[in-house]
Amino acid sequence: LSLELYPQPQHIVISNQQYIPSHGYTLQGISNPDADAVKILKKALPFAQSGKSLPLEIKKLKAKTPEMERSGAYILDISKKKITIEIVDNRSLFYAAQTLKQLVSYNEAGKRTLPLCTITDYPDVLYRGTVEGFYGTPWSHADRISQLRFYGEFKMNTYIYGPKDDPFHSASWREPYPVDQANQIKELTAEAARNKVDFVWAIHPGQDIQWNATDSSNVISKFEQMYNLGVRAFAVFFDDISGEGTNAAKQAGLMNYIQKEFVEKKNDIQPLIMCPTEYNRAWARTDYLDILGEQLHPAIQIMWTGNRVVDDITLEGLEWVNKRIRRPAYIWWNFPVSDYCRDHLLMGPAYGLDTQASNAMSGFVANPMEHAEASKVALFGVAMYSWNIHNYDPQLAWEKACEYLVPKASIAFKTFCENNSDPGPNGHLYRREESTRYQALADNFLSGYRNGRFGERDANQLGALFAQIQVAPELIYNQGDNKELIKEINPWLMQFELLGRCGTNALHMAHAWYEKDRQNTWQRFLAVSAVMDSMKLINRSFNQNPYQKGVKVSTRVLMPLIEGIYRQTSRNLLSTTETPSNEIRVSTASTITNVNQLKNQPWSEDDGLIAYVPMLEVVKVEPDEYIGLGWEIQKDAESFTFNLPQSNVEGRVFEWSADGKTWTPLSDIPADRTKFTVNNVDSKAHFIRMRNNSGKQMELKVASFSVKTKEV
Ligand code: LTM
Repeated sequence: LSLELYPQPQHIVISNQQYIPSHGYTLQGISNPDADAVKILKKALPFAQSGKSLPLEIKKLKAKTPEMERSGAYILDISKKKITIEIVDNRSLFYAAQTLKQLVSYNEAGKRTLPLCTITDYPDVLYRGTVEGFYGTPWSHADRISQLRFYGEFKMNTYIYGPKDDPFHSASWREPYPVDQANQIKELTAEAARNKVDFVWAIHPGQDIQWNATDSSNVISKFEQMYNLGVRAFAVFFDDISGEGTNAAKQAGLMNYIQKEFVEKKNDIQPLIMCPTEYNRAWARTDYLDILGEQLHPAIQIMWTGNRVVDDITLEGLEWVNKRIRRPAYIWWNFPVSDYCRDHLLMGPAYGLDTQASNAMSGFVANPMEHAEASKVALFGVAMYSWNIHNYDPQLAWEKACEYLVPKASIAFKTFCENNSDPGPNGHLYRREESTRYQALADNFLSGYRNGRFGERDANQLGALFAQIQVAPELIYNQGDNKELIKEINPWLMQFELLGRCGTNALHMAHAWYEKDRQNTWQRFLAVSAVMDSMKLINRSFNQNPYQKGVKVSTRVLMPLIEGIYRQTSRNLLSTTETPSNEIRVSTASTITNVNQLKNQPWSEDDGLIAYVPMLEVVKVEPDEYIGLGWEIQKDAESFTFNLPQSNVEGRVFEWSADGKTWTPLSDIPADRTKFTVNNVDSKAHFIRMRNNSGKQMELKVASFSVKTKEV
C-alpha cells in the first residue's frame, strides 16, 4: 500500500488499514499551537464539540538526526487511539497539517477515513521556493497572494521578491514605495507568514550605486522601510550590471555592512542573500568569486544559476562553485522563466535537476514566467524536488501538477502542456523536450510523404492527436475552475486550437494527394493556408512585447511537421521546387560578431527591419571584438539604430562596409550617446558594426541594434 502525498515524505510506515475516527478530536499538548495550522487541522478532521473525543497531541520533537532539527520537520503518527504530531517549530505543525489534509479520504458512506501510519518527514533543502526575478510585467498582487498559498500547501518556504521591472527594486532603488504599493507589500508579508513562507525583499542597486557611506545608508534606509512593512528577510542582487557596481570587494563590503548594521542589530532577520554579478560558471573567469568566498560574512548566502545563465543543475557544477565561494550555493534556477523567449510558454516538467545534490546547496528557488498561474506547473515540480531530492520524479510531478491545476480537464491540459514546453532557438542554447511522444511518428510520416508514400497508421495516430489538440482549448475553457490560468494562456490556447485544425487539414491534404485527387488536395491546401493565415494574425495581434513578439505553439515537432507537409504538397501541386508565397521566407541577412556571448543570439527580420533580438544580460566585448549586422545585395539600408544601455562609449567605433572586408567609419554619431539613429547610411553598405577600439574590455547591453532596409 502506498500513499499519494505531494511532496513525497521522507519516510512512511503504513499498515494496510484505513480507519474511521470513532469520535471527534481534541487538541492536547503544547500550548498555543500555530493558529494557521490548527485551522487546517480543523478543516481536515472532525473535531469534538463536547463529550467523548480522541486526542490529537502536539508535542516538541526530540530529534535523533540533524535533518529532524530542520525548520518544518515533523513526525505524524496516526493510530486508532490518537493522532500525535511532533514538531520543531510552527512551520512543522503547518506542514504536518498539510500532510494530514492530503491523507484524509471519504468512504462510500461519506465518512472521513484515515490510514494508520507514521510519517517522519523533513526538507532536503533548507530554503525552497521562487525568486520573482524576471524581466517583464511583474506579477499582480492577486497573483502573489495565490502563489504564497500554493507554496504553503506544498511546503515551499521562500518567496524572493525581485522583479526587474519594479523601479523601487531596481532603477529607483533609493526611493521609498508609494503608500498603495507599500500597503500591498504589508499584506503580502502577512499572507506569507500565514503560509509559513519567508517573504524576502530584494534590492537591485548595482547599476548606479556609489561605494560610499551615503549609499550604504540608502540601502539600509530602504530595508528599514521594508522592515516596517513586516519584511524579515532581505537580499541584494548584483546581476546584469556593468561598471563600478560589479566590484567584488566593494559588494562584499556592503553586504558585510548590512549584516553588521542591520541584520545583527535587529535579531529577527533571516540570513542575508546576495546574487553575485558572476552568477554562473560560464561567466566566472576572474577572481571575483574567490574574493566573495574570502571576504563575504559566512552567514550570507550566495545565489548561483548553474553552469550557464539558464541551465540544468548538476552536482559537479555545484561542487565547483562551492569550493570558490566557500559555502553551499543557493540555487537560482532559471526555469520556467520565459523573459528570453516571450512568445513561448514553458509548460513542461521541471527536469534536469541532479537528484544527488541535496547536500551541495543551501537553497533552491526557481525564477518563473510572468504568467504566474501557468508557472505553477513547473513550480509544483520544484516543490517536490527541493523537499525530497532523491525521490524526485519530474514526470510524475508534472502529471500531478496538471491534475491539480485543471482537475476537471486535466487530460486536455496535459495535451496542451506537453506540446508547449520548448522555448525555441534562443541565445542561452537552452532547449526543452516537447511533443517527444510524437517525434518518431512525425518524422516517419513526413519522410514517407516526401518519398511519395502515405503512412496510414502514422496518419491515424497523428490525426487522433490533432483532433485532441483542437478540442483541448474548449475543454479547458469549459472547466471554469481556473480562470486566471485561462486569462494568462488564452492567446496560446487560441493558437493551439488552430494548430489542431491545421494539422487535421494537412493530413487530409496529404491523403488527397496520395489518392491522386488533385481537386481535393487543392481544397485542403487552401484550407491549410487559411488556418496558417489565422495563426499569423494571432501572432501579430497578441503578446506584442518588444522582445519576442507573438504567440508560438508546438514549434519543436508539430508545427514543423505541418509546415513540412504543406511545403511538400505545394511542390507536388506546382510540380516545382519554388517556395510558395506564404512560406516562411529565408533571409540571407545575419548577425556578424566575434563576441562569444552574442554568437548564439537570435536576430529577427520583420518588414525590412533586421535586428538583434534584445538581450537582458550584460555583454562583455573584448578589444577588437565587434557586434554587427549584414544584409543582402538586393536591399539598401535606410537607417541604422542602436540602443546599448550601460555601455562604455570610450574607444568604440561604428563602421560600415560593402564587402565585409574594408570598413569606413560612420560619421555623425555623437561620441557620448548610447542610443542613436543614423538616417543616411551609404547605399553601398551591406554591413554595419560597432567595434571595440579602446584596447580594454567594454561592457554593454543590447537593447537594440538594427538596420531598416528596403528592397531595391
Ligand atoms: O538570472 C539572473 C541571476 N538574472 C537574470 C534574470 O533576471 C532573468 O530573468 C534570467 C532569465 O532571462 N536571466 C538573468 O540573467
